Amino acid sequence: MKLLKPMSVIAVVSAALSCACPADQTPRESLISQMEEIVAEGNILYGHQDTYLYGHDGWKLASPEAEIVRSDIKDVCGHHAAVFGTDLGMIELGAQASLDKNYFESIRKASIQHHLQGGIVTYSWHLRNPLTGGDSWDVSSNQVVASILPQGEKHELFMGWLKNLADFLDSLRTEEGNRIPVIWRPWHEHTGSWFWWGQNLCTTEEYKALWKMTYDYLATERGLDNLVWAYSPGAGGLTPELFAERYPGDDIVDLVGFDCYQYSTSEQYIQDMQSALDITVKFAKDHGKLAAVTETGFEGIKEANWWTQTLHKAIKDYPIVYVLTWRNACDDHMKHHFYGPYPGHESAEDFKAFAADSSIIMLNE
Ligand code: BMA
Repeated sequence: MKLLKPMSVIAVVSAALSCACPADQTPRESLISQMEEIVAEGNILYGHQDTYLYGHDGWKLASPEAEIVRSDIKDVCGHHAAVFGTDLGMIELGAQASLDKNYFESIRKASIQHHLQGGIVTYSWHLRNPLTGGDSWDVSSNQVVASILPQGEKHELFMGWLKNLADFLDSLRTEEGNRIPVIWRPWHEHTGSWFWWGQNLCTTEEYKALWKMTYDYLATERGLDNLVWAYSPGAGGLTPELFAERYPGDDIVDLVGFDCYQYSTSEQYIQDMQSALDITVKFAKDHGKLAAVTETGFEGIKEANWWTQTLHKAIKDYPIVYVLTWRNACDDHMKHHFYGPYPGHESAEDFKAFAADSSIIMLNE
């Protein structure tokens, strides 16, 4: 098993020799360099959504003060995932907890701790619908994006939401006051039409304007130099043209990826993954960007050797920084909704073999 190291000895030595000290870099730049090194070494980080926050058997951080020590992944293989993903939905309303009932205080603490231990943090944002008052999946109007752009009736409301988000992102700081880097992945899966910012719910111009407005506020106006910007369409029906159509631009995006799930056979999944990987990796190369599988998994992991025989087979030959499997829901009514292993699950042994592969990287403890 290879473990994630914040920087290799060679990199530290050469950085010292060339005086390209990490202190000269913004958190964003230093995370990008770290990820470029990971890809150059042929490694892939394993990531898990909400990994520190709750797990399949119902365990959950009980309070914002709770210590962050457990994950289903560590319970299975002895190491945490190298990438900690979570979702910031509800931060826009100034709520105490996210749409998946995680305290933002816990998310902040887990993120900082994970970063200090050498891991990488990534956030998605299933925010509310600012026009209808519904959720991200409320696609009852195709005017939502238009309504929050500068001339729209909900522009001011939405800028308030962005402020709440920015305040949280700015609060991700070490004790010394340094911001920690995070991979920030807004407006995801836009090539489908299940979120209010999706393909049939806004025009290409509106979608790009949404990205630019988000970037201008967070990166420029608020000066958040800790965000690595990720663009990630859905894998379904993805073509090089569709991938490129709503790309916000090289001046905004740092990392490109896609979300792809298994819904039928492993053969079909491997084919879907590799088709999306071919498109994404080529796009990344042409644009000088990093590539990753930003969301994936097989709900319920219904094959005992899924990790080594399906997931690993699908990704192993591609230069991607990470692969992130979705969350292990802890609510009673969502017991079927898990994408990572847990002790006793039929794929747990196979996950250990996957995590022990020399090119798959877990968090160094
Ligand atoms: C979805 C599901 C939902 C969850 C959302 C945001 O894919 O897991 O239950 O609320 O992601 O994390």
